Amino acid sequence: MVNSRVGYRWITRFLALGCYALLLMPGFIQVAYYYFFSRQVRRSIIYGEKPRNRLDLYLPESSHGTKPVVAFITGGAWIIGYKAWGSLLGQQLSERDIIVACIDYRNFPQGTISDMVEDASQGISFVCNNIAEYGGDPNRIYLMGQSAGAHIAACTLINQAIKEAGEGDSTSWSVSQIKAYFGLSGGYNLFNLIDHFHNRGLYRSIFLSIMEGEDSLHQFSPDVLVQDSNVKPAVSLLPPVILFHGTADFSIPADASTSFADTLRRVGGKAESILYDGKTHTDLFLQDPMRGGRDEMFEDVVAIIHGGDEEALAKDAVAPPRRRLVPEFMLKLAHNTESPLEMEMEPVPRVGVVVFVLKGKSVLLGRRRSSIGASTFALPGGHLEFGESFEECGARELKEETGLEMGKAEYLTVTNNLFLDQPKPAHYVTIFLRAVLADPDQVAQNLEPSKCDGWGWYEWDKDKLPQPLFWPLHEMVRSGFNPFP
Ligand code: 8DG
Ligand code: MG
Repeated sequence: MVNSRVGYRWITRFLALGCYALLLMPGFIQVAYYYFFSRQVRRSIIYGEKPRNRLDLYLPESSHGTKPVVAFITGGAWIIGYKAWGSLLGQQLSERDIIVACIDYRNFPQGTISDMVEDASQGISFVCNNIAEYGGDPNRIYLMGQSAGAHIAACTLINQAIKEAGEGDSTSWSVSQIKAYFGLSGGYNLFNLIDHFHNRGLYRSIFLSIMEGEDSLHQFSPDVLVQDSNVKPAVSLLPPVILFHGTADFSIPADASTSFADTLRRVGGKAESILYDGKTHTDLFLQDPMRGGRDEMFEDVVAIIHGGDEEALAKDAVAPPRRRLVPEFMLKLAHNTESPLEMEMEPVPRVGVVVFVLKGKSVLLGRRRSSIGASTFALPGGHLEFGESFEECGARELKEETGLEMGKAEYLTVTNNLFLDQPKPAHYVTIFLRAVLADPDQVAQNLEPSKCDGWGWYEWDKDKLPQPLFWPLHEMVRSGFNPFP
């Protein structure tokens, strides 16, 4: 739906982006200067034949001893990822005697998720096989990704583990070479992210194109994939997984990390999530590093990499603090301006239209996968679009979700529902219709498997309805509501 409100929202977003970039400009200029002119940076080393198969290396000044290595995949919503986004991290880790390789990859629409994973894998392979020439220790390689990069890196790692656990195909690197995986503010379950992003302007259709369609969501959702029993042998090959996330991250809520860590532990992997109170998506990656000094996440990452290396830990203890790149008041303003990525849609009540489709004594229910009410049984339905009547909306949603043609429909009731305990609080005025099918023999299909586990007919009887019901529906049943005439 495109209307002037949406246009207005995008204009304010662009203005916010402008302000945000201006506030951090002093930092960007200094990092760009370092990136282009420092002798410690080797730019655009070719690691493969594809157009974006380049990586940047950030080398420590001291050439004493071999160094641990971080292979880093940058974020950028799968659309604007670029290796130079890792330059501040590269600079700051290399000051702590750690080599950083920022691996570029094809973005959408030049490539889709499997191209990104292929590129990342090839870049990691280059690091594993060539980093010794640059003073790196091939036995101390850490894989790290931020935001979309954390997703791509996690997919790459699991993909590689699956290959190794399978036919033992000849591969040019091995997950056993990766000492640990670090995910920064990442998302690992596309089924949850798809709705979240849709509401924030990365529309479902584009997201599905990037991820190669509904059928691929499973394969590219590490949190879901590792639960497959046939992936179990691969899970046992994975290195420790450490997931860092800010609790005030609205671009990708911190549950993404806690859930993935829980899942991995449940299926026998080694995983933990580390949360940073009040930090946003960009605080951890941009504002905090630009503030200089010591910050928790940076020190946590360095401490893990240097774990067991007494000499390195002793040096860290007396390392000069990171340089401040941007005055504090500008950082505070940037935090308050909220990066446009962080910006939530204005919280307004929305209108839902849902349908009691009646057949005999039964109604049609499906188990939801959407972020609101996940795993509970609910009626078909969705958001009222601009210009639609309730009946048109009900018929359209029913068709989109189940393929069923709606017959005669009538208005039943309306509810005013608050969903305040959600990662993104919501408020729905929900219109309930009742309808029969145009053709009673037509069979319901699950046309939006990312939003629903499947449809079934259930008798409208307190004891026979499936559990748990979506709570607005549960409340109706409790109050003795009956949708039948
Ligand atoms: P869209 O993004 O494709 O436009 O819509 P949707 O993704 O299908 O929306 P939805 O979440 O299925 O429905 C919109 C809201 O309606 C939902 O978030 C909360 C409210 N709602 C209730 N009860 C029910 C119910 O039983 N089923 C459905 N589908 N939604 C309900 O209050
Ligand atoms: Mg729906």
